[in-house]
Amino acid sequence: MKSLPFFLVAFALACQATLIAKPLNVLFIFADDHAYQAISAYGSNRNKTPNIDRLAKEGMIFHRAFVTNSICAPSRAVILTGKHSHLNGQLTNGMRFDGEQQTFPKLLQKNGYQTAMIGKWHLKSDPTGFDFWQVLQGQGPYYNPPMNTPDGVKKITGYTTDVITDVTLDWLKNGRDKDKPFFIMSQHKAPHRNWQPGPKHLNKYDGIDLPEPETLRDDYKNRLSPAATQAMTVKNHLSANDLKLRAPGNLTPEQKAKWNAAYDPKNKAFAEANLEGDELLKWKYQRYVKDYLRCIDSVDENVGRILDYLDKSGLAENTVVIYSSDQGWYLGEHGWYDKRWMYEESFRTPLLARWPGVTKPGSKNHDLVQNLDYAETILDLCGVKGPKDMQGESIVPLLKGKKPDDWRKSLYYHYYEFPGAHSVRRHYGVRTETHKLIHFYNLDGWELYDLEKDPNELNSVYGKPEYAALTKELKGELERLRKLYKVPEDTRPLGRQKKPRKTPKKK
Ligand SMILES: [Ca+2]
Repeated sequence: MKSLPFFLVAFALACQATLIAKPLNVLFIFADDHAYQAISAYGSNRNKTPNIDRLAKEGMIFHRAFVTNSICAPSRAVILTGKHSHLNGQLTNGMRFDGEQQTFPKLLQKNGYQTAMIGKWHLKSDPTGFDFWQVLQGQGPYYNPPMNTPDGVKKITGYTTDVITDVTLDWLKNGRDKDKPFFIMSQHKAPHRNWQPGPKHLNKYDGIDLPEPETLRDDYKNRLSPAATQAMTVKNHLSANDLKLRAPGNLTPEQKAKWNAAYDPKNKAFAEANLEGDELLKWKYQRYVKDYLRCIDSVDENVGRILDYLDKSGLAENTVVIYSSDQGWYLGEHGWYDKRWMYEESFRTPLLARWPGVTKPGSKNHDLVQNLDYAETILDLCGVKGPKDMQGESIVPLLKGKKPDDWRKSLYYHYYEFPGAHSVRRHYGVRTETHKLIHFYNLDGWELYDLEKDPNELNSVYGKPEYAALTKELKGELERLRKLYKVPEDTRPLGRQKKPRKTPKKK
């Protein structure tokens, strides 16, 4: 057989090299408080998310993705820095993020990437490390959001979830330097409290009852006191502002008769007039979850808009798309809304990623990953080496279907915001694939859950003789993680820590 002329071989090799060397773009779509229970790819029995599901069908879904500190601003700081809260300084929501420190977008910029941050930032200080930024002010409203930019405030009309996508698409089409690879954070406010749906979805779920979670009527027995002393129950703590309708009580018989006469079975809003006890819980649950899911409908629709644009523009094949949330959320599980706990629904977070040509479509991953890993993962995707002081692991090998032999076998968690909103006690702990040990350290109390026998975490088995050996092992693992991650002994939020006494200067 005649061999190919040298120049043809050289040309083919050069083309291949160009293909391999073409840097990837990364599009990070992020929601605020998106429960994995509200994504159909995770098995939701309450809603459908066809566009987010596309990422699972065409990429990988992570069933054991967790956060390090289940609360908004701290999670964002962990993602940007690849460091636990005690090292990046953002222990609680009330603090101001130190934007002078190292973040992965800054490292991407140094390595030739164009970076953009659009939508919810929520870190008080201005974004750093981005060529383009346009962000909501604090939590931002659901409608007509004023947005901060380096050139001042822009006032925009529209539904915020749509607006964030509009700005993202506009930057992709017209704003960026098309000769450079890009990294974008497109971050939604939705479905954060108080769940104001977009105009298109106001009446979705009308006239139907959504399924209730098994643990909606949790009695908080067989655990320490914190699960019972929180202030985040659907029944007692959702306000008229959350529900956009007051649930009246104590009506006179005449008033009751009037309400009953006005009751329309299609519009259950009127039924609240006579509700109390479990009936009131049912009513509040439906009202709350429906608005929450209507907000998700807009998020999902907007994920679809982005994916469609990537397809049409030809960017899809060279762009990794990641979808995640700053933490998980309670959709009535344990009787709750909100987050904060190391219990599964808030400790876990959705994570889906599509990497065309590399990640096998329809892959399901069950390895322990954490938002701590996002910085090094995105750097790795972009061909940038993660600095040694970052504390996560790149999940690129997992996306390639090659789990390293020494992949982590446990996770560290730490929540600090007490006293604070919703009165969830400070705690830290360790989770393995099968068990979870939690230390409520201000109370010096422990809980232990056997996740295989008790996936809903209703019975702490801490102190039971048959778990003594395992408890000892987990306490050892917790100590190992605290040393590995350099967790200081005094873990109270800054400002409440003992300040070192200054020795008065001698005159
Ligand atoms: Ca959040």
